[in-house]
Amino acid sequence: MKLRTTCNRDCPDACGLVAHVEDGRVVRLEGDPDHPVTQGFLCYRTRRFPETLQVDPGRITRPLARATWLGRMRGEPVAEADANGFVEVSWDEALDHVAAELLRIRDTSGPAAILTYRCGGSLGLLKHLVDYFFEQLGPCTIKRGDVCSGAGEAAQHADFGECDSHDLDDLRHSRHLVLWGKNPTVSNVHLLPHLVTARNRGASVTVIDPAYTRSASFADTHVQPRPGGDLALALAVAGLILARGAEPPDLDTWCEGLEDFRALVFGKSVDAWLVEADVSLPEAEALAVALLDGPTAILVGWGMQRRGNGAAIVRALSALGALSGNIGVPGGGCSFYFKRRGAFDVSFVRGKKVAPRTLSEPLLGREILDSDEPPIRAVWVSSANPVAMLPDSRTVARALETRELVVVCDAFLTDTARRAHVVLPTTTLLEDDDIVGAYGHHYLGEVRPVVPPAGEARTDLQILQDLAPRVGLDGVLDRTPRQWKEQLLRRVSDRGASLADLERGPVRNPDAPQVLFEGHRFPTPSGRMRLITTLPQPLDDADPRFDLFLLSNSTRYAQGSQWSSERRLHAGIATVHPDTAARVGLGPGDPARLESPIGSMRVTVRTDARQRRDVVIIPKGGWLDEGTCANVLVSARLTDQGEGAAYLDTWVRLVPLG
Ligand SMILES: Nc1nc2c(c(=O)[nH]1)N[C@H]1C(S)=C(S)[C@@H](COP(=O)(O)OP(=O)(O)OC[C@H]3O[C@@H](n4cnc5c(=O)[nH]c(N)nc54)[C@H](O)[C@@H]3O)O[C@H]1N2
Ligand SMILES: Nc1nc2c(c(=O)[nH]1)N[C@H]1C(S)=C(S)[C@@H](COP(=O)(O)OP(=O)(O)OC[C@H]3O[C@@H](n4cnc5c(=O)[nH]c(N)nc54)[C@H](O)[C@@H]3O)O[C@H]1N2
Ligand code: SF4
Ligand SMILES: [Mo]
Repeated sequence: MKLRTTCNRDCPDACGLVAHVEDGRVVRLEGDPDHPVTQGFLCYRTRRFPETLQVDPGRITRPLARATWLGRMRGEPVAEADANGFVEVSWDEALDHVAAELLRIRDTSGPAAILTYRCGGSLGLLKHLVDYFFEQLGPCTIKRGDVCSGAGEAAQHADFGECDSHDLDDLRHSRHLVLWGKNPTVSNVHLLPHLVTARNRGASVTVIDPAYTRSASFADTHVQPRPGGDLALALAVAGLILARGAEPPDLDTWCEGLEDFRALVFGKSVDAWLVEADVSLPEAEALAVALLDGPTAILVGWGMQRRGNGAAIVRALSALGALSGNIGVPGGGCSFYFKRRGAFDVSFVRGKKVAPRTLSEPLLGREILDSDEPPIRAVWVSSANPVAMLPDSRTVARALETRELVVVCDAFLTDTARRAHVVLPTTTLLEDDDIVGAYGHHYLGEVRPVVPPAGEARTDLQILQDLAPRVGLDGVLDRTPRQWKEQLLRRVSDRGASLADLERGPVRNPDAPQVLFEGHRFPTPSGRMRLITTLPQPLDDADPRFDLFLLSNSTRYAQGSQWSSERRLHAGIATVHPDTAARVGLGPGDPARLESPIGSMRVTVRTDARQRRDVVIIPKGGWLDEGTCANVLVSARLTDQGEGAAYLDTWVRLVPLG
């Protein structure tokens, strides 16, 4: 039997999936050939997902409770526990105890003592109901900021007044494509057919990335700046364009801040900017030529903006787009993020407007530990693995280990789940019932269960529907998934994007533009685009003992912290230039240690002569408890705007073991 659904993973592509189901099991998963973006193929990690599920011993299918905690709840010791200290309990017992504890904590310390933390484990829109539920219970404490795209979104709002992208199909008008800090062969594979089509038409592709990636091997040109040097590179190229007087003659009429931007650019010579960027003049000139020979689309990656000057970099790229005449024209644009929630009405969640307190996501561990009046006593985690994925993993772990109540909803026993008092088993992408938009294109899709939930797993919505009457919230979530989907779609349902339409297949968001800012009209207060005019203070912590930039990047073998089982060993592999390894007496396959000012981790050395000599590359999502978690090395620090996490401003050294 073939059943269709949509992938709900934290990925720009939101693919249409075709599941081949036999005896209630998915035996094969394919890309939907009829989905205009998916085009019949899938990424490695999701194609292998059904197999991963079968071999992964970590799948949780019954509620788990920590034996010591359960003993306290029951008033009598609980004898047998598994190696992680858990015992299986019934849903009723798990939810009864959790409800009693949540109410006790709320009633003694107020709802601000309860934190809900949700990240991108599932991009399903119904997951907003978790936020809604805790708003009704409290409102409770929530996170602020965004470790994923906070800096870039803030940058685009600052420049353009909104953050959205040109349609993917608009790339057919581009003469050049610049993939700036973007590695679609790993993170956005359904962009690749568009790149191939563009190449076949004669368009050029430039990749700008300090790392040598498979995308770089595909490109006509690869520029390999110093990590974070993109800001200087963009200003150098701006200098070349302005020196030639090649900017649009009417630029001043639709841009604010041109004079100050000019002063910023000419504050240093092009050569001085290029020394900072570690890029040669001919490379910068070639980039200026490609931008001026437009239309040229600048496709801004998400990786690059997770650093102290991340927002400034993205702003400098928009300015470059404007200066080279590529803003507001077909085939151009400076596209960072597709507004994936744009079609949906999530106004029932009021978020920060009503929250009694917010904690900064990038600094979450420290903020929980320091919380006071009231301290955070309970944490509800869903669609997230903060211990592995947030900066400074050990502090996040300690923060959770010291709370009175930690409830983790997940399908796997992650580093975070292992620190919970109660783990509630959730559905995976094959069992979920939801609706998604994408951050890499403009199509919406319906997520439908193609198999029943394994064991006793439930969706987050079902879990909260069962919890509701136990905490005095009878009825607040009493609607079927279908009814919630209809509510979410109500703004667009009479324009070709009703649930019935989505049930027939993917539908383009009727509100999404093809080309942004045509006629140079911007939703800013003045109606003009705003150019960056000042630079952020650099994160000033150079320490000569740590001589390598740590790039903790996505890998094709994992989705965040969710690895394809057979590839999990890759989590501990560190890639460096052979000279970088040899300098400390190391070669390929050698065990070694990476040390940063805050931690160390064991790695296996892999060498690649195409990498810069000053970087080391490791996968972003390893396991803390298995010693492969990059975030033990990463300090918790903020990006210049948008409260993102500056993951990539991490300096390390490579040392032999022993
Ligand atoms: N060093 C470093 N760290 C990084 C990054 C980096 O570049 N470098 N990137 C950051 C980025 S971009 C992001 S977005 C974050 C991602 O961080 P997270 O979102 O925390 O990590 P994931 O592993 O993607 O997913 C978290 C969990 O969600 C669970 N999950 C999946 N579906 C559901 C569901 O329906 N319900 C519930 N309750 N759970 C579900 C999964 O099983 C998984 O364990 O990591 C960040 N961490
Ligand atoms: N296979 C796979 N795909 C994923 C994910 C995954 O975990 N695995 N995660 C998903 C998530 S959460 C997100 S947010 C998206 C985006 O996921 P990201 O991992 O943010 O992917 P990219 O946008 O491709 O950005 C990564 C690239 O930026 C480069 N980079 C780092 N620093 C700099 C710099 O200073 N300058 C420049 N020019 N480049 C730099 C890195 O070397 C890398 O090649 O992808 C999603 N897709
Ligand atoms: S993870 Fe991304 S590329 Fe892979 S199937 Fe899901 S949406 Fe498609
Ligand atoms: Mo992300």
